[in-house]
Amino acid sequence: MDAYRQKLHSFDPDIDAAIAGEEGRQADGVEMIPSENYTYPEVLATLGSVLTNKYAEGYPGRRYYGGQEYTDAIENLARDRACAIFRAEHANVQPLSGSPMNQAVYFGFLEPGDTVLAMDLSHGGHLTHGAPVSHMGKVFKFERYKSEPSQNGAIDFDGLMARVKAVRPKMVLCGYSSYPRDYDYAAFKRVADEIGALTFADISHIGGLVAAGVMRNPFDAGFDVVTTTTHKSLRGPRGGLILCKKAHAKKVDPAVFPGLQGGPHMNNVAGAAVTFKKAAEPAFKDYATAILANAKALAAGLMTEGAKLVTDGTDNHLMVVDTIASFGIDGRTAEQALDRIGITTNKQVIPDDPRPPLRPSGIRLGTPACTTRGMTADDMRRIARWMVDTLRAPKDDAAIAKRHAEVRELCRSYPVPGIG
Ligand code: DSN
Repeated sequence: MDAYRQKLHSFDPDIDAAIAGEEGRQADGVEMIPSENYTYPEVLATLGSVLTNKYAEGYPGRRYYGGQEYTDAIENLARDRACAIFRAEHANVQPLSGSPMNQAVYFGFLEPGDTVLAMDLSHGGHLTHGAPVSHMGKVFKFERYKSEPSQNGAIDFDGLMARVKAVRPKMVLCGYSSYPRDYDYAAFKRVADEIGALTFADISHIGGLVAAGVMRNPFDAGFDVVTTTTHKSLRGPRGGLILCKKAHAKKVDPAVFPGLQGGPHMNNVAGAAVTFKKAAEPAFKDYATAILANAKALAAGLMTEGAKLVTDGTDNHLMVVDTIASFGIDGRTAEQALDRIGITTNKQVIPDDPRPPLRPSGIRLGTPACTTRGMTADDMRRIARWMVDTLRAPKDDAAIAKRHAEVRELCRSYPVPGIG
């Protein structure tokens, strides 16, 4: 136990015990929530550093408090490294997480009441893409497009063009949290250009895969603004990143500070800088390639065992299993059954789901976290079998206990970075 942890253990054994419990849960189970990952030990070092003590409102060279020689250096490194790995002209590394990141983009570029065309939430869009329950959904007017699940999730760009001409959005948004395919950003750009709309891609889930060059980069198609969280496939600390053309910096930066936030969390910004340095290394491309290979293996394994996947496969790190169609059980029941064998997933709506979000028709799975541990395509095939057997007989206690033991044994071969 390191010195900081020893102090916590002595002073607050309740919190220390809860952290120890979470360490055990993370080490002994297979993490399949596609937005989760295990960050680097080097990032954990920045998060627990004295940078958490420092206020740094403003931007490097233009702060509202003194004592910024080190925070300026850290933020400049983070910005330069982010621009390099994403081939962006400007980066804002201060958003505290994904929701404020996207809010800042809307407030930076739009007026209240302006129209945004975004993906339907049940087809893969995200809460921050204008869900009616979100503040953004109340301030701006969100119109929707859908995918074609029966055609491998394709987007009907002729239909999208007609929709753009009909609703004349100020912004066309593409991005997702449960869409298992890649986007044709050039086609989105052509549609948006037809009426001079801004192009915005939220690549939060696939940020690491784009940085590694194994999935398409929206900037190659000339997008105006791109956002990503830093803690998903990028493996960094919790945080948000806004990337844009140089000409848009004067809209983005004031929208983050002072428009929406106060002092940036400089310990997280330092962690993001370390993350971007890691993402520039050749080993990160191998990691990202392995995430995709594992997702393909998991999807193929599940389908071979008889599971129905939304869009019948995946081109990225995630997939959605239609548990009603496959096993006759809703997503909540499936999530709970898999929890019992030590495989963590999340319940998920499927396109045009007739069921409510807390009892939807499916579950969502992803491979970034287990790939970080070093799990392989062979492991994915075993996990697929365990999952399908469990979902076929979620009340078979003896079989569940046996599989839980098998999951724990598999996990022991793959330590979690930062634990132990
Ligand atoms: N919670 C994240 C996800 O799971 O997609 C994004 O908000």
